[in-house]
Amino acid sequence: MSRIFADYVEKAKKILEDNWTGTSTKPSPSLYPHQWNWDSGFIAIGRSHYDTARAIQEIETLFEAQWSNGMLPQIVFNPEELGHYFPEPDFWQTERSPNAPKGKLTSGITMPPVHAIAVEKIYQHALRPRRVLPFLKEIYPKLLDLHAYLYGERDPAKEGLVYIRHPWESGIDNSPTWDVPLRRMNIDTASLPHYTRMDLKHVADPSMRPSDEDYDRYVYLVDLFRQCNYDEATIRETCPFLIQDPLFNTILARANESLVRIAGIIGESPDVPKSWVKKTSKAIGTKLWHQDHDMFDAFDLVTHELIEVDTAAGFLPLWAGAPSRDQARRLYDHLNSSSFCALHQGNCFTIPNYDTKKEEYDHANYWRGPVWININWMIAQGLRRYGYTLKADSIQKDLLQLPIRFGFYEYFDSSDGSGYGSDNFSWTAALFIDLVNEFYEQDTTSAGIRSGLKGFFGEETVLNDGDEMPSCGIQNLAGELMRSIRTLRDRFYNTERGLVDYEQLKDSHEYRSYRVLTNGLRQFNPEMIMGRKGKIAFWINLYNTIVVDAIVTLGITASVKEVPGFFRNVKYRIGKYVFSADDIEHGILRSNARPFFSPLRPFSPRDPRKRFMLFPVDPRIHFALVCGSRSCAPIDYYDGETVYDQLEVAAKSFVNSSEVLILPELKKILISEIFRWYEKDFGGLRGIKDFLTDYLVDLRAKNFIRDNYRDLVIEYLHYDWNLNR
Ligand code: 2M8
Repeated sequence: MSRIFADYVEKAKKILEDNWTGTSTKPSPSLYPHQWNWDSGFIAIGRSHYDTARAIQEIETLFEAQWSNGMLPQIVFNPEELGHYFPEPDFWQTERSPNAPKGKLTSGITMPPVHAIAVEKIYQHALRPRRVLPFLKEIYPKLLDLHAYLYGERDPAKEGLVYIRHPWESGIDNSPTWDVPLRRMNIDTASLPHYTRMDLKHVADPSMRPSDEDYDRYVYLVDLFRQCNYDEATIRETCPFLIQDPLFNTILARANESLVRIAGIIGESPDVPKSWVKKTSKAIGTKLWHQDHDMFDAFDLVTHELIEVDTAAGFLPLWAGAPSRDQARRLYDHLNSSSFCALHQGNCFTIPNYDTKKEEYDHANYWRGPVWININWMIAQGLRRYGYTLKADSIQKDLLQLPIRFGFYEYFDSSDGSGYGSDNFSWTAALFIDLVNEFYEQDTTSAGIRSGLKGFFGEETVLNDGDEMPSCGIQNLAGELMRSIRTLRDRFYNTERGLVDYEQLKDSHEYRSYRVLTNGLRQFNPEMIMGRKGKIAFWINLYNTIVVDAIVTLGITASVKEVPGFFRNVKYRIGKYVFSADDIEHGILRSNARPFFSPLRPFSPRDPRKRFMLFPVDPRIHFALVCGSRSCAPIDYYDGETVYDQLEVAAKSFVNSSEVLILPELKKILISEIFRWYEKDFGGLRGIKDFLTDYLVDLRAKNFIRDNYRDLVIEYLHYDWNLNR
């Protein structure tokens, strides 16, 4: 793990340790002194990577306070911490309900049900998963009860969509979406029960918290619930706030998927959660989709209409796989616009909780604009689910740099990253730990050993020794081959997402035609290709396609590391010579440079293939060469005419992705290992700094490198060798 990540993971663990009460974790040291429902889910996910026992205890403690009707309360109060928060048990008076648990102090509402997701992760991350089975068996019926409560009590029309009846149930308390139903509530403030807000005592600036008008309405609703003795049917008849929220329902749908898998692990029938998955995903995709906004909106059950306010919550259904492909595409375009921070947009952290272009957007006020780690953590996974890897990566980049640069705050300013609300915030710490583990630690082999061994074992495979020869004349071969590669790109590569559909490609006629053309390479002389640009494009395309061809031919399923010496051993015969992927990369495109960790150059002094070397080396090729892994460049086709422009775009995309993290406060930059391996091609360390300065979009990042040119500390990010499938 990069040292800086290791340091910050330790800091994050320390925050969770300090917020641990002995049985669960407080969301933050002082602002939220009790146990919160969905916070505990996120916290357990973070802990699951290093402390299975406490992750389990976190969830168990919460479920000890589950109501007898299945409801899991929003807050479980710590009797020793009473007096610092509002509203507390004396205000909730949940003892009025026969369902409230005896001997536990809780609030009388619920929150988004992330818990099944956390439980599944606890099992997945445990060093000895079998030991977690008793916990899984014990918690599964409780999770099922919770979901059954939601479908039973909160979905009266049996649509598959559950309603929330208080903004606190959404978790996004003062989201602009709730303005519409809250302002409609005409309440008589004089007859409200007396109360004193405690939250304002813990924050630097009251304007970063919900307004007093909002609090009056929050209190009005709590008062209504207790007057109804928390009886759902009675509440439903009178409550002015009944909303089918995309965030809550997405989490429910996604948690159902986890329930299905947990059922499979413990040998229970998955039928019930399976039916819930389908029903809720479908209902989100239809009822909550706003055709004209390209966004999911909340549905108001009082007015029977969608609330046309677009917040980040509207992108969340991606996480549950609810949108159709077309909806996902439109959602993506909306998400990736300047309203919510587009890819490579300078001076902007993704993704703000509310459309930055709206008048009511507020950069510092709680859920009315700032960036929240948990929301983005979910959206990034949703984007990955639909293959929008670049965008997911850029969100991930921000999720990592915000805490490192500005502290483990509750929420962050989208434009300058300032941390707001509570410091040492538990879910920020927990999800940071999760991200580092999920994305930078998947590969346990050390990069050094891997590269060192890369070429020295394994068998040579010449991929173009087939009998069938192409019908085009040899003078047209290069053109035909490039056309064929372009067709493969159009049909099977997703350039925006950086992925290849190996399954479809494998059996396609386009791929068969390509293979026949490669047989023709045996009679081809690469010197026939005219001009430097044409040559660069030809060799990049050939490199990228030999990698895809070899992955398919050798039946690689997870990583090119499955085949020892992959890049050195997969080869094409071209004219009189044989070229491996390494020969093309290091011999031709890098002008016979030594691969990192190899003592040898690809071509010996008398190697006749040296005549094909392309000098000088264009370092931008490293962002165009696709090595079949997730960390390398997104695959594309390069055209002899436009190759320089394309290389510009490739370099810019890479430098502004999560492969380059600029941390001004620490005077550090974290960059992809590609820069370390090919330092020479960039002109050494100075060259790398100049390259970054040239291509970074964010002015502050650019200036930071310029201003700290000499003492800048560079660290390298772990390289992900998993297949770009
Ligand atoms: C915030 O909500 C509580 C009420 O539940 C509050 O403002 O007092 C929200 O950010 C919510 O999502 C979160 O679970 C809670 C504790 O972190 O704080």
